[in-house]
Amino acid sequence: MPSFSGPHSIFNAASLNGKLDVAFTSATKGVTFTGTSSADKVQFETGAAVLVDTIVFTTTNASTLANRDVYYGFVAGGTEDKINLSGLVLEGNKASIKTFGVASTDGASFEGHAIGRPGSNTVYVDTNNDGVLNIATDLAFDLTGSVAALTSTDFIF
Ligand SMILES: [Ca+2]
Ligand SMILES: [Ca+2]
Repeated sequence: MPSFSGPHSIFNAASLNGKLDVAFTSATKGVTFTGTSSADKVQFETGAAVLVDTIVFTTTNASTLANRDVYYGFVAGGTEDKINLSGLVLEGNKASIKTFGVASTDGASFEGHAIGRPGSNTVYVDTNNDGVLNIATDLAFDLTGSVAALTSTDFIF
């Protein structure tokens, strides 16, 4: 895994082809990251410093279940890192997150929510605003190790 030393504030790979495998473990500033349309793997800094890292999604195909990004070191709970969805038009309820059953199935209802998660590391976003989980096309990504603490305050709409 390549790593970057020194400050990197904006890392936008949206126009690149292929998947990224990057570690910002030496970052001294928060990273604003926009991935490719492939399954990116990203490690954020996890040291003592409070660095506000932001994951940006501007298109659904940036990450779907079969081809999803995995983010490590994301600090959930509303106090540090953020997921910026402001580039997407989301009509569902943004005040809370729907909890799906462990085995999420295609067509499962978001019950009015814009965001849902099953009992795993995966987060789903109803990006086509049809109220149900579209496994093949709705935005999906993994927050490894921190998803249990995820709340609506971790998102920017
Ligand atoms: Ca991606
Ligand atoms: Ca949907």
